[in-house]
Amino acid sequence: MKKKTVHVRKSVYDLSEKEIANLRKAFRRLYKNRIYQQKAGILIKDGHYMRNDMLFLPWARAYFADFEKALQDAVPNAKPVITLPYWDYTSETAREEGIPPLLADPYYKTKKKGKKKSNPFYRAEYEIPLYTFRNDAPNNTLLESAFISANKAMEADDFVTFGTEIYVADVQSHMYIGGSSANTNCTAYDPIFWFTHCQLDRFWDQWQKQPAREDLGAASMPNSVLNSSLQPFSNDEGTTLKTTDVLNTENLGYTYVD
Ligand SMILES: [Cu+2]
Repeated sequence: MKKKTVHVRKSVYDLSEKEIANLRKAFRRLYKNRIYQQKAGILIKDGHYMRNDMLFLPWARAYFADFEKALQDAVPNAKPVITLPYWDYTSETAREEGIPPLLADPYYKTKKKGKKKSNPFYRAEYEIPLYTFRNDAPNNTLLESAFISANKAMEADDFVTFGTEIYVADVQSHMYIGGSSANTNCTAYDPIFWFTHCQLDRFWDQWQKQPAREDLGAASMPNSVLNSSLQPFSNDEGTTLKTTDVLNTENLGYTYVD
């Protein structure tokens, strides 16, 4: 495989004004050309791996890299290059303040003219004319539970235990967001999906980089997971990705710095 340029995925709390503007532009363009709906639909069509079998982490990693590529293609001249940001819903800020305004507010004001614009990260159209929606009053104790589940997962010695535990944190985040996010038929359409699942991928990456795992956790993965293909995702040469191709995020062109 050709070596990829590696870009850093950042926290939603650390994005610059310019990065936010480009990300908003990218989402808007994907909504308009319906690529967004097509990408979100992949989870419903091909995401059968997501039913808590051990392929859900590698499959999702390929899935989010594919979506990140769509964001990059939507605004090809963005500087820095667009990457998918993560929302760490187990962080102290998240547990205290809930969903950040960047993702939660229906509107935002433009910097220059102070014009009110609708926030592309607040909701998305999943079927004309239906929009995604969330819990009006999310229950913060669910984020506390997710925090506990994620910490427990980090202590796992093997991939299967880690995957089983981290899946619980993921479900808790869906229940917290509620509405469309808690419904398997449209969960990927709520724009927040991409930010919380980027975090899920980051949890895995952090677990993989623990000192005890020189091989990124491969030794503790069942062969059926390691050798499985991750349809419908392929590399730049058009070959279907396998789990072994996505163990190192740098092969997919991104990394997390912490
Ligand atoms: Cu999920």
